[in-house]
Amino acid sequence: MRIISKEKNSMTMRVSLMIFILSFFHSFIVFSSAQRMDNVLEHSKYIQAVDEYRPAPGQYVNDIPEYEEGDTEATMVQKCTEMIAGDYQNTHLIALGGWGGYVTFHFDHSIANIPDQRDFAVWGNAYQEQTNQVFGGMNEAGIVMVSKDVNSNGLPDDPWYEISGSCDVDSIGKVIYNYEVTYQRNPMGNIPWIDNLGHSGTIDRVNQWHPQEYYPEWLPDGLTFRGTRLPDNMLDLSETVERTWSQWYYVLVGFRYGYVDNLANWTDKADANSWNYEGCGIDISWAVDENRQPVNLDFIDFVRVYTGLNQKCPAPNWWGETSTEIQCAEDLHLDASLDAIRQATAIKAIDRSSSARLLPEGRKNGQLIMDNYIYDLLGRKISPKQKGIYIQNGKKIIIQ
Ligand SMILES: [Ca+2]
Ligand SMILES: [Ca+2]
Ligand SMILES: [Ca+2]
Repeated sequence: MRIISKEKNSMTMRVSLMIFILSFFHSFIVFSSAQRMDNVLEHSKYIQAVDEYRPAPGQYVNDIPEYEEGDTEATMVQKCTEMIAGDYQNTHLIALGGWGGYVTFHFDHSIANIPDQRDFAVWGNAYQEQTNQVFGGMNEAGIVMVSKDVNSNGLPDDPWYEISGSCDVDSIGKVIYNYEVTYQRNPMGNIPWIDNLGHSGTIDRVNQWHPQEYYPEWLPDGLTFRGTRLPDNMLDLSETVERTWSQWYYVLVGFRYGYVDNLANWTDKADANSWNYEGCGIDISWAVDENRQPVNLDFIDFVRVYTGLNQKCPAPNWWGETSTEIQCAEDLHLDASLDAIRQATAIKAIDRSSSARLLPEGRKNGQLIMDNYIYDLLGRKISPKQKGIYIQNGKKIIIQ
């Protein structure tokens, strides 16, 4: 048996293959981008790297991660990678500041949208409040967005889609879409903001806890963020709860699903393995377009999380602004994602063969998808035992 890379197509081969494609793969030709598996020996279900970090002002900004003299956007992004890439034991919280502040990250492979399953989760530091007065209790909900690397350049410069969480059905009329906030520098003072509804306010200093500057030092003045504002969820239960340790008792009521830093990471706080996939898992099928209409994404390559609440604690020097924090994220079905990529890659190779193009699978740093499996023309992984046309590394091969 000889395996020959087919460098040139005969016209006959092209025509017959084209007919084959049109006959049998009509429904699959919608694949619009290269599903991605970086050239690593073993794939990780956790974040590989951060692409963007643009927090809004806040009490943890310039602190986690720490801004140091001379830092740029690129070095702050690198610091975020060092904080949140990896598993739960080896990662640390980063803060997104007040409403709108965001982080964007990716994995070493595209995450597949597996039907009827949650596909990934982002872990924060929300917890169930102790007296169980409310559902949740420390909800600083971050809104999730997803994007597919449609132009295959490895950059998050493609269309973004928001994950429609439970507020869209539980709080109709209370969610503000197309919201916009602009923050102004005010060195070592409270940070003023204005929104596009004519309101204004401040991100207040809580000096005894956080003495550093609250406006992100490496970003320009006048930062403007756009997105969805979730309904305020802070309750003052100071008069209803026994308080031996504090004058105040505030809670941040949780939302049912579809956000980050919203519900506790574990269903049983005594069991570190009781991951709260139900409360924290995200289904890519929840993605919606700018008209809040569902979009049907087969894979995603980038995830963005931004702070979805614009509120602060009225007690001075207490909680300050509500700010999403995240620690790490994971693909909830790594093997299923990798299998789906292999299948899509094989099918796409057939799709593109008619124009004699090779698969542009590279994504980062010239890395190429290279799995050495051989697929038949139906995208099934096989060990060929007879003559025919097969797909390997995205190229047609002929076995004679
Ligand atoms: Ca899914
Ligand atoms: Ca891109
Ligand atoms: Ca938090």
